[in-house]
Amino acid sequence: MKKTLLTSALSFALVTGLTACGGEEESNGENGSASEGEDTEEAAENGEESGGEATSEDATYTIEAGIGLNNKHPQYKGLLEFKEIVEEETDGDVFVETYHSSQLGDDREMMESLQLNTQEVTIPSTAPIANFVEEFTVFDFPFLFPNEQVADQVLDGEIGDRLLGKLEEEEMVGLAYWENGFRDVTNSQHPVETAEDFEGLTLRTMENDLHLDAFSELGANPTPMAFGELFTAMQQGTVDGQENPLATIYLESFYEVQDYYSDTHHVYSPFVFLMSKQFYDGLPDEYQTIVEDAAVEAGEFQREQNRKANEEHLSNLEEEGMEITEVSDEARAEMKEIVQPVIDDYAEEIGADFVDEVYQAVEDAQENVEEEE
Ligand code: KDG
Repeated sequence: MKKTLLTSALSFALVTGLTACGGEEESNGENGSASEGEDTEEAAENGEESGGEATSEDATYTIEAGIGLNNKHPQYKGLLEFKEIVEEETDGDVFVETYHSSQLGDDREMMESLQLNTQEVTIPSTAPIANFVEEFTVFDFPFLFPNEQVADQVLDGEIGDRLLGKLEEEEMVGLAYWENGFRDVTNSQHPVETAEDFEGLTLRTMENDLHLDAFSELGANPTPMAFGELFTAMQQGTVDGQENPLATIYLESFYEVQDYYSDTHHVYSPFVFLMSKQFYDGLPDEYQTIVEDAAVEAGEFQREQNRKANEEHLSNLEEEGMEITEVSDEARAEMKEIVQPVIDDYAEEIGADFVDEVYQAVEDAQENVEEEE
């Protein structure tokens, strides 16, 4: 059931080609120039204006950091924050080049580049990471986390650390958890209010078997696809819809090709800040500490930006003409009941004892959060 997505490692050869020609190089390392329809003010905001900043020439170490989302997304804002901290803390001796919008390839391709140290950093969702370390599948269990605060406690706690540690077996180092967010469904056919409304909908999912099996169980026709291909697939009607957090739905302009938004909040999607193990091991201890701390600090900033962004984007989607459906707790409970057999299967596969530990950690965190309220 799980191996299909791994066989695509062959595409690695392709990746090498891509990396060689990815994006125009700006002296200050931010790629994806203002010519992409950004006005000067946005360019300034994204730090794309050069002059007086660190440059790759002065640096001993250069970090090529690539993400799938665009340069308006809080994920990219977080990456610019990481760049600023690292270059400041090392007086420019470690230089960070940032690439957005899948310029360096999709999540799986970029992780393969980290394994071969042809790229140094990427920040994918846990869903594609599960194809490398299957225990990460647990973080994509539908309806696992009731809210962001509980997710933070579990991810930044012992369970989260334990899973980050497993990435070393895959030639990657996990430095921190950032936030993609609660995933919601959009489509171009009809409002999704209850589980029945998934019937027959062709939905793009991330490259993750649990997501595929869960949406099949709900009656949809799920198809795995890299993020970079999604907008065109919706535009051409290859798929009816997709599921992503609000910030992505708005900042990637999905409202241009989708009519219906439903706040299913069916999965909380963490990002993981990954670094090539070979590159990390090659850094002096002092610099290892600096990149670790910077990934955590920039992650806190990114989570904050993400949560702030989500609030304003719902009204933006309405203004852009999308029909908003608020899904009831009863409907969510019905969806969870329907996909529970799939969750049980994967719990068996990745280790029922470990999964029990994760649910216990969620419960404990929930109590902490309620006490703090
Ligand atoms: O940079 C991260 C993205 O590539 C991806 O993980 C975003 O949630 C995502 C998706 O749906 O692919």
